[in-house]
Amino acid sequence: MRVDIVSIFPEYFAPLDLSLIGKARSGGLLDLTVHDLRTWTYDVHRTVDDTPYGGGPGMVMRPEPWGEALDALAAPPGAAPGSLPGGGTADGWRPPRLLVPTPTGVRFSQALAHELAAEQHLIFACGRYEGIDQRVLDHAATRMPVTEVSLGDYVLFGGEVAVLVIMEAVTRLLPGVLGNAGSLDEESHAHGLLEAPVYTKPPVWRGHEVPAVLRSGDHGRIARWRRDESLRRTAARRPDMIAALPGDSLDKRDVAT
Ligand code: 6GU
Repeated sequence: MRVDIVSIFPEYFAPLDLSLIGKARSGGLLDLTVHDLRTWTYDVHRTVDDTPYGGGPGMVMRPEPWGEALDALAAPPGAAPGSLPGGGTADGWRPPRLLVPTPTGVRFSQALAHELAAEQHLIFACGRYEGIDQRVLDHAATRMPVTEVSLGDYVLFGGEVAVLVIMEAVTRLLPGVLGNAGSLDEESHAHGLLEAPVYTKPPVWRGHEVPAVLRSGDHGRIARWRRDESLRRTAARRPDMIAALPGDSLDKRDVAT
């Protein structure tokens, strides 16, 4: 997968060299480049923002540097911009998907992470201040799919940290990144429920015992225990997730729990 990130703070992305994302990059599974938006400014002050039309507090990111950045990063390998409906070209090239982190976006989720992990090319446009001039997104949408995405109902200074979060969620879904693909199937949010608690050695620690069933070797009872704990936890912490379960997903034993 190819990923381009555009920001006025490229230093924010140093953690993408570390750990499993770093390994995915050095192993060739993830071709990720961070770009400084000011590369596409031409005045001595390398200006990227200006005052908002209509008045109000703060500054808005001007469209010109963003337009040039997206022209450069979303261009098909040949040169000439796409002409087929949907922005593709006759040789099978598909336009990238543009993601714009903003508190006004659609909510990020594990489902969206799976969708993004199936894309060939993502571009992240990190806004700062009060946001990016809307015409940048409207124009980009005539050439490529554009998704404004939010992490949740709170406000960050800018999109950079949101991109770190999204890239971590997406990279771990790329084929070959996780050694044990089974861990993807069992984890929280994989089946609309939170995962049960986990334990390791020693069997007793500071007077707290590992639940006996987990040491019983009875795989049927262990699976049932995990399912019950999963339901209890989800009902207590995330009643919205219980309400969203498909009607046929609870069995008789579940309902009794
Ligand atoms: Cl994606 N960006 C910003 N600036 N604030 C946020 C957010 C994103 N998600 C929640 N708050």
